[in-house]
Amino acid sequence: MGKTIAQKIIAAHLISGDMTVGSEVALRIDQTLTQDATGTMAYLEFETMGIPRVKTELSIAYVDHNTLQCGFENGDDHRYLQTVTAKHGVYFSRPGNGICHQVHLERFGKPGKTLIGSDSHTPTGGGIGMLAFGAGGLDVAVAMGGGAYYITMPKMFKVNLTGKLNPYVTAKDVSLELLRILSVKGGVGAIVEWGGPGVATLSVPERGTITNMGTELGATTSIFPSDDITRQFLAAQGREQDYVPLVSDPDAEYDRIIDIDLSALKPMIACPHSPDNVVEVASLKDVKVDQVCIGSCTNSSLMDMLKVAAMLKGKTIHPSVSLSVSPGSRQVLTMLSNCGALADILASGARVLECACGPCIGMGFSPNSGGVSLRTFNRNFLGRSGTKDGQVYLVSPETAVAAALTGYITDPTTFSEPLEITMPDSFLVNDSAVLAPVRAEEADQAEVLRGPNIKEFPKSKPFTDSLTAQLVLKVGDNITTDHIMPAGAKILPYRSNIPFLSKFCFEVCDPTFAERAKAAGDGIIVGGSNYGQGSSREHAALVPMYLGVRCVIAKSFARIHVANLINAGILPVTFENPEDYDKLNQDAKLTISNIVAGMEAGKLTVTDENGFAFNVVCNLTERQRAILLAGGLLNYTKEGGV
Ligand code: MIC
Ligand code: SF4
Repeated sequence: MGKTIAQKIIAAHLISGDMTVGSEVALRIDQTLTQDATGTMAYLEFETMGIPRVKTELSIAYVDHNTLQCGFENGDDHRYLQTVTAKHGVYFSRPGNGICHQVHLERFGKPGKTLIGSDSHTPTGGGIGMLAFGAGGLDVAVAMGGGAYYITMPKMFKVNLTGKLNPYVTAKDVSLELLRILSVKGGVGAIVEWGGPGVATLSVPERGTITNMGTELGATTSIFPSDDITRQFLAAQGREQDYVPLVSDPDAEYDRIIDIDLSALKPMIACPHSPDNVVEVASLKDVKVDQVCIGSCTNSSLMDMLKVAAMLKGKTIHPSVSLSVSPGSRQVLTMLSNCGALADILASGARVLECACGPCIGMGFSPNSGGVSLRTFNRNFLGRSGTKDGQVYLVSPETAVAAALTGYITDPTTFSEPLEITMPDSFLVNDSAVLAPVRAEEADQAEVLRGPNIKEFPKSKPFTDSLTAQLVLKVGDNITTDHIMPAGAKILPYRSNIPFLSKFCFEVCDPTFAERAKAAGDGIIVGGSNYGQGSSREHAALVPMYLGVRCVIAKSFARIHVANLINAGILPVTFENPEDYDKLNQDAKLTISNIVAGMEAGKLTVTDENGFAFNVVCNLTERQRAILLAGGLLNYTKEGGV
């Protein structure tokens, strides 16, 4: 049987496993990336492992999330990241150089290589034919040290593209359409491969938008073939030597095939508060808009920005709309400036922000109370914008500009002017904001600078054979990591300070949670389906662990979060009978006994103080069981586990 693109890359990087769907495979990782919000923790973990120099082909640390520097915290963290990376052989992309995924696509991604990044949108690299995964910081630290990355062998989905996008209909609309079809759970356990004749009509930045938003489907990753379009993009970045062709075999088999006719697609919009709450833009045409934000790792390429500039040229934005534009990288910003397009954006009345995540992660530009904000981003979870009652919609850059000009949600295809932009044959290459590490011979003398914001890594407890704990929180379906461990300008600077962060755990769901959980000692959380969707932040596991949470019982889990729970030493189990969820009440005292044997058998029994008993399933590999019994991946690694 022929292979899919992903199966070929997996086979070429296989350390262990036989690639049977659902079984564990260990992969050799060629490249790693971190960003600052998850990176401080990842490098603290790497330091704990005691490995002097990274063993990957390329490891790079970006600073793009916490760039506001409202107090000493961010500045200290940046200095720590710069010095710790220099010492251990990691490249450092300075603050202001751009958003990790955009810069990585431009300057470092290579078709056919494996990449893991401590950010859930790392699959953006699939736009250039990389097999790229979002992962917890600890998994990235292990990969930097030369260790394998473990995943459950995914199913293979194919999206077969035909036709060609009409003017004002974009790659973002393709992503939103797929979210409408599959939902935020539809990609769980699968790799989404993009193929069919329509692929040749999409540029690398457009492909990057699509693989970026594959994360919102819950997919393990998404990938495009590496073809002549890829080669041209790499050549324009001065990196043609990095090109290798990559296609699936004609007889490759897929578990599911979804057809999308690009020519038939309309502009789409995701309504509050979930990326899969998708309808056609035209159906919302009378909704008044307060704010429009353009940028983020989904839509901040030069191509996106040139289209935005072309639509804004010679026009003024509606007086009741506040518009922000954040170019994705220094390369994009410089080229916009050199060709005059930046002046067109500024002349329209837009506010141009730094090349960073910014409003996407609630780092400034929060909407007014109850404000309607149209964003070209990938997530619109409740409260993520920094305004709890903000109404955030996700759209393409074209739909965003249409609203900024009219003041209302507007179908951009109603604009009659042709939208023509010319992409340059070559990009302006200047990597001066990427600092190389010190030479291995000098690493001993290199000093790592730490500030007072860097607190000790929390210690987790190994499992014994029985656990009695209080049900400290019961939540519903689709709980995101933004619910569990919110971000935003006020909290994000404390990502290396778990005790401080813990005060905000589950704040959106229940502001009393942190105090109650701490007082309860050992705790258990009960969740619905797709628990832990969204970000890769391991803080959503480390902080509950710090607050005493030992186990999460849910109807189902999101992939990266379940790995983070195990790495943090928290036992993730699912209801054998989902109806038992309804029979549990917050504050119940639950006991799980025979843990060691039960974990091996894949089933545990939980009883409450009234004698009600139910079964939970724990699908754990031998390695995962050993990690939990050791009290988390760090302890397991220190004890010699691989
Ligand atoms: C996000 O988009 O939620 C983030 C912030 O980029 C996260 C990482 C984080 O929590 O630091 C992600 O997607 O993994
Ligand atoms: Fe940054 Fe937003 Fe992308 Fe996350 S989704 S990496 S916060 S731009």
